[in-house]
Amino acid sequence: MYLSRFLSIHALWVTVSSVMQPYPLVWGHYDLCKTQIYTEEGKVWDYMACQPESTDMTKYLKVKLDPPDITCGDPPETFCAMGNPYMCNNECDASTPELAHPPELMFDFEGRHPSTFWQSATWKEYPKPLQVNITLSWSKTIELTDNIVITFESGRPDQMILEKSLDYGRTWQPYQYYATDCLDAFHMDPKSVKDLSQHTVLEIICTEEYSTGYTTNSKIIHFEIKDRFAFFAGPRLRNMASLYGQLDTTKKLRDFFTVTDLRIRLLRPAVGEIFVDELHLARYFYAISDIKVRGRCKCNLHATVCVYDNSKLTCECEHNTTGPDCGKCKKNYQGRPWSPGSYLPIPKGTANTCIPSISSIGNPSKFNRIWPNISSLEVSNPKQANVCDNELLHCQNGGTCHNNVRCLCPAAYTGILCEKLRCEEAGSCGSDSGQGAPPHGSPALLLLTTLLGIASPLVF
Ligand SMILES: [Ca+2]
Repeated sequence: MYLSRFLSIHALWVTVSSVMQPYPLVWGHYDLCKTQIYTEEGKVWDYMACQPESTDMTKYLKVKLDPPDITCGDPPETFCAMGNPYMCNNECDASTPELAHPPELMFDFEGRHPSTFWQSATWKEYPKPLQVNITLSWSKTIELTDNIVITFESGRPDQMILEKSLDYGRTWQPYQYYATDCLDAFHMDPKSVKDLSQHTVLEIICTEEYSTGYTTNSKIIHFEIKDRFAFFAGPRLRNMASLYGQLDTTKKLRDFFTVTDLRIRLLRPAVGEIFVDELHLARYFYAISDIKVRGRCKCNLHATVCVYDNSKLTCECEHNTTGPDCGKCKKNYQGRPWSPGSYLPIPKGTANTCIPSISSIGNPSKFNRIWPNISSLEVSNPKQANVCDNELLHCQNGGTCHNNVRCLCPAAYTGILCEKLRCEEAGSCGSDSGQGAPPHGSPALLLLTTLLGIASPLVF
């Protein structure tokens, strides 16, 4: 039996590899949701886990400032140069484009000199705190794939909190605290991401690494996504398979990198000295020239395309799923509970397609009545063993699992797991196919009785 199973897999593999387009040679692209493969049994669809490419997410966000009138220049005001309280002839004027510093200048193309930046009003009302919330909203769940990088044009703030929301801004959780003195500002011991480990990777830390005031040349603040990935994928992220394996099995880890909104809470501007110089309050303000956020739409591994239409991001769902995140099964495809795709097994993952509901099959007279028709077996994913399992009933609609490597489908069905109506693939189901009567009896029962040679009153 084992030999014949090996030969059968081998024969299929030779057929597949000689005709079909090759699979990606490396793991982890997940850039195809399905592909047509040729087997000894003919052309079949092979489904796999898929996700959109990682991209610059700042093109798709809405930015909101709180207080809303905190941007400088209305009315026009002068401010002092960084680090030099006696050079106070710089001007911010919202009504003059060359002198205005609106929020969109945090997201424009950078790389020119001088850089363009958003700037707040100065700390005129000291000692009342100068605090600004900058909220970035996508109205869509996204998965972060690279460090968040904030570049300050002025000194980096003395105190700041980066926060995230997973529910479109209804609730917020801290992502990271930043301060020149963590103990003083937030009653937290200072830590660096490098102090964390696989076991403490979700810990929220306060770091003093990025808050050295405006006496240093560095103007950048990071939220270190890649260092956190590296706890699983190793240095230079060479072993992404290990990371994907962890993301697959640990929802908390997956959620950690998932957001709908980010909020930068600027709590105290760079002062650079122990005391605030009350005679030169025009020295103190916030200015940000660039914010980088890279990520991808969260589509639950059911889409490679995420479209931006009417200022809204939406996954173009495959695998019979629907919803902005492909988070549920399409109507008439609720034959089993919805499930996200899985990164495993590497390299193609598992699609976990939604399959037709029994009630959506329609009038069985439209279909071939011979159940099962062994000559029209569907061959499931020939590359992997264990694609189905009789105990777990992975084959659907009466299909049976053959040697754990393929589903034998009733004539009316097709697909790796017999999840699709054959007429649907051919486009010949007819108008009532979605709403008709269920078939005569359970397909599984029909198949079983036929296989056992038992005459069943339910068989036509
Ligand atoms: Ca800019």
